[in-house]
Amino acid sequence: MSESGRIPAALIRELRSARHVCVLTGAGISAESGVPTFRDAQSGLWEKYDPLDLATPEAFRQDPALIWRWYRWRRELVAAAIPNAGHVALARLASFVPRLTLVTQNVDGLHQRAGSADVIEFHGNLFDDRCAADGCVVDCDSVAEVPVCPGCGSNVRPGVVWFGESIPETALHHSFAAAAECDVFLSIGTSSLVFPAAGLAEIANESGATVAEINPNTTGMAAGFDYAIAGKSGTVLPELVARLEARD
Ligand code: BV8
Repeated sequence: MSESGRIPAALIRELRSARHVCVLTGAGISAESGVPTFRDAQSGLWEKYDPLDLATPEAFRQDPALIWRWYRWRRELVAAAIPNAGHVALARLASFVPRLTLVTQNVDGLHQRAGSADVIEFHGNLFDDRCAADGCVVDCDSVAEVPVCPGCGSNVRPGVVWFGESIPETALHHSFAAAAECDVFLSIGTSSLVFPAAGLAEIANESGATVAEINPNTTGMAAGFDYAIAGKSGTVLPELVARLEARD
């Protein structure tokens, strides 16, 4: 464990000698960009809704118009958001390690906008539209209350993974393989409550990797990690990259 925000020198040394670093990010890394996390209370008219109730196929079946209003609200909020220093530092980290696998639970696309390449979107992307019937990607920028698929006329849904839905096979396979093979695993800005994403840190731990968490609120899962850095990703990650760059 480490006191608030301080990065242990031993972790810097492990990162310097790592062949492969795997990173899992959660909503917390986008918090400093003004994107509310799932655990934060939602604002405005969404205050009375729990995202865990809205992000489900059942909710969409029951009231597709309501679910579309929620996703359009999130799309506008995310489109106006700017990648923060934590996103930018992770994009820079790729140039300091031989191999970096970045897996994100977030659907906001902010890692890509910060310059990260090959981002594994474990839960899809907020801005993708898919046919609810066959899952194919559709291009419908219609402003209909509930867009319909130009191919089959079914409702169109956001291209995200809802609770009770399976993770896209390719994302699952590559993420599990990276967690099992990496030398260092960084769990950043996640409550580690949503599975199977939260299981990646356990796979890394069991495979002998050095596992570190970066979160102002240390999670229960961190008790089994090598390091728990109690700090904001927008502060800790730029310092971590600066220390790697300084080769101090
Ligand atoms: C599935 C897209 C098979 C939608 C999301 C065990 C195994 C398998 C499944 C399960 C299991 N146990 C339970 C399940 C079911 C379920 C699940 O995990 N439920 C939970 C609630 C218990 N999992 C699933 O359904 C998954 N599917 O397993 O398929 C299957 C098939 C059929 C039936 C059963 C199983 C699919 C889950 C994907 C759901 N979709 N997102 C959308 O966004 O609209 S999940 C969504 O919530 C996010 O993507 C994210 O992943 C999750 C929230 O987690 P976090 O990212 O961690 O965010 P959170 O708000 O919780 O925490 C933020 C953290 O940041 C906090 O710790 C905070 O302290 C920290 N923080 C704040 N500020 C900062 C910070 N950190 C750093 N810096 C800061 N500045």
